[in-house]
Amino acid sequence: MAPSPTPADKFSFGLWTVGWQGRDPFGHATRDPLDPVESVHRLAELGAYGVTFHDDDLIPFGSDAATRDAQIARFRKALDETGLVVPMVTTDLFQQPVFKDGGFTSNDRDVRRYALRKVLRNVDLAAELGAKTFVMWGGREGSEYDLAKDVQAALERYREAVDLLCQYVIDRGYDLRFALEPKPNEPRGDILLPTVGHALAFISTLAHPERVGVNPEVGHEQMAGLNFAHGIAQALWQGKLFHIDLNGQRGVKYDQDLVFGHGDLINAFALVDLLEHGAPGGGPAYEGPRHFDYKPSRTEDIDGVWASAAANMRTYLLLKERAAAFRADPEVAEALAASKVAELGVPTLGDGEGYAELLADTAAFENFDVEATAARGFGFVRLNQLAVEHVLGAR
Ligand code: 3MF
Ligand code: MG
Ligand code: MG
Repeated sequence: MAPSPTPADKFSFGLWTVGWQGRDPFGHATRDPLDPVESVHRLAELGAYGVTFHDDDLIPFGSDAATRDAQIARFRKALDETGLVVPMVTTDLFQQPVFKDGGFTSNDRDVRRYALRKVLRNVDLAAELGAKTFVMWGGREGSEYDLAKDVQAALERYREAVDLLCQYVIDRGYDLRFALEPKPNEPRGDILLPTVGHALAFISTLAHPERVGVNPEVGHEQMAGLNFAHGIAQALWQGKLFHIDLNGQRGVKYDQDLVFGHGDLINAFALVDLLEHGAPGGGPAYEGPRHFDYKPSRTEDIDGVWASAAANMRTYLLLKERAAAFRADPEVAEALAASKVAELGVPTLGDGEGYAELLADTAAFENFDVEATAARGFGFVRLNQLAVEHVLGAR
């Protein structure tokens, strides 16, 4: 029996996740709209600690000031009643037709200025609600036709936008950091900053790179055929894992947004192990919210929505429990040692050694037994089988 989720587990959900009505490119909604206030109460009952939202999830696009204020007040009341926090806020720059060619990188300059104003307004709300992370997913920042988008100019405009937003939060004294969310495609044919690697490289060009990290999503990396746990490891290694979107995806296809663990379960196991324990060589663990960005499948009714929300947390906790058992298993410790996993943590050069000492070391080359070393197996398959058996509850 996995423990039930409590706020100490730091599970959070987007309003747009449980609130998804099941509308897709081929079919109408299968569920009624969900009041954000109801979502806050239900998520709190299920053991979540946080709720996140796009501006338009909470305040219908185009609302007048009075409606906006009233809706924020209702939401705040629900937060006060339940103790739920808002660790992250994000802006919708993808649903409205005006953003059909992007927000920060639309070819139309007026749209870019409007998009910045929309985000600045929402940054103020994020700070008011105590959010520490502001996620930016540029779902419409991209193209379908290569000759229709000057990608280098678009990246300049993207940088201009992120630099302006960083300057704004610095000047306002907000305790808020930005997290860019990569995705390779969908809804655009190709989206800018398609992977964690692209986003990290882009961040290094910014005026305030320390203010900006990444919000990787399981399915987004897997849509590009990439290993999510590897992407997370690099983001952690670079101190850039500011936030995370957990869900499930089965291979290189459309964005499925399944429940966490309902895709590549073994990779999810490695991910939870990494987030909870850090890297075997002492690399950092992840301290932030365990945020679910999934969609309750459109086959489900409202009971199925809440069951799927609970399933995300339960799967995470089960994997966490399994990872702890894996780490505590003496046979795993022995298999890890046989596989020399910890030896990778030992620097390749000795203390004070440089290339001159390496060149003088005959054991490293002239007397190195290439054949004997090449003949030795690493035992990785045995180690992986132990992981599989722990996941299956066989150990
Ligand atoms: C789309 C997404 C987005 C982002 C969100 C920012 C609608 O595939 O993942 O969800 O996560 O816009 O948090
Ligand atoms: Mg997504
Ligand atoms: Mg996401």
